Amino acid sequence: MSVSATHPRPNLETLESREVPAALSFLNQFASLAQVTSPPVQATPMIRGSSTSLTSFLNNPSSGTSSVISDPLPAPSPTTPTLPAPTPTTPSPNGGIVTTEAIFNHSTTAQVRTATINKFNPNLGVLTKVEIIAEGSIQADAALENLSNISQTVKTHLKGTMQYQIQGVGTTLNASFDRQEVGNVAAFDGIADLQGVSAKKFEIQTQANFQTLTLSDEASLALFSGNGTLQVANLTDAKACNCGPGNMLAAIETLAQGRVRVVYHYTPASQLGSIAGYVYHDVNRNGVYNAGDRMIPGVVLTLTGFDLQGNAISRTTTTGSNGWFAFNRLPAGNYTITQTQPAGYLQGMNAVGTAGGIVTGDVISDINLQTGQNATNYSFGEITNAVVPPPPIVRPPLDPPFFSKIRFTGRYSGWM
Ligand SMILES: [Ca+2]
Ligand SMILES: [Ca+2]
Repeated sequence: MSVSATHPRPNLETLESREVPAALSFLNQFASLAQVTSPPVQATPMIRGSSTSLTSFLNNPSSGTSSVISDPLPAPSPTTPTLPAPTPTTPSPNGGIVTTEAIFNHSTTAQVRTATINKFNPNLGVLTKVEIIAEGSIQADAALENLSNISQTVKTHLKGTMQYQIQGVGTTLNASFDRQEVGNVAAFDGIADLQGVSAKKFEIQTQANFQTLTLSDEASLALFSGNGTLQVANLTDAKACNCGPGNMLAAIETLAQGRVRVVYHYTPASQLGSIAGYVYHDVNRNGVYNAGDRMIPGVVLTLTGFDLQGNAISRTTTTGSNGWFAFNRLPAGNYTITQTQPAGYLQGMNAVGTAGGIVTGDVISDINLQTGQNATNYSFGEITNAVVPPPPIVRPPLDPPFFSKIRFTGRYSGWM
């Protein structure tokens, strides 16, 4: 845009307006919604951005349109590194850490963008905690020119929000930003080119500050474990206001960049242990599995507890055809096994296994599993009301002298 010096009070020319979808794709299910049909938004050189929020986009993707104004300014340098260095995380004692991240490079605001993070590879061990660290920055270049015949004050006010949403995670990460710059400019210099003594250029850079999100519940750990990736959606929505005299030329361009870093805390496979045992029909009711007792398949057992870092662990398993059960891939910690009483049996005697514990009914608590320990022989005995068969009848011994007489003589005919 330029205006001749011979035209001292130019009319503000209408800037080109074109419509673009705010999001080209988002979480595969929205891919078909990329064609947006809303009417163009009135162009104005003073406002850039849209009111689209990530939440409203999720609820109504077709609303995701924005107005783009042809650039009267050179774009801000896209190479300016404004992301802070990754924040160091505290390693878990005896644990491992692996990190993945989704990067969003400099791009105009008011669009939903997606990137992916890698899930945690279960071959490395067992995931115990997921830290999600979001970062972002906004960079705006604003130019204002006073077209009046006296000096004036001009101001640029930039505010907005940056949001991230990770596929399957219920919590959206949000941050807001709010910056303004004020300056004085001289009377119009006769050339409306956003330059010279009657013009002011503000270069605004601001960080969006996010809270770190930490997840360690069972559902989240399952979501982040396995092969493949999870999608991360980003929306930065900016509102800009260039304020000044009643006769003014103004333009602004706002870009955003960001990163979501996911830190996986895990117990390495080499440090995992197990707790195993069996459920049996204690036929002779002596509290010990021995000859004549029978194993009971299909019995449900639940394990709960905490690893050494205090992360909750919860598992369920069922005895196999041989009556044995096992909770595998367990980090060191304190655990409780609860048996679901099998139908058709009465309560028998239960016993702790090789990592100890306390028996209370069908609950064996306070099992302190050491790093890499494979504890076994946690037993749950059941009995029935069925009459236990009496021991086989043993005939009393025959009279020894009589018996020996037969054996020694061998003369059957003479004695029978
Ligand atoms: Ca027995
Ligand atoms: Ca029982």
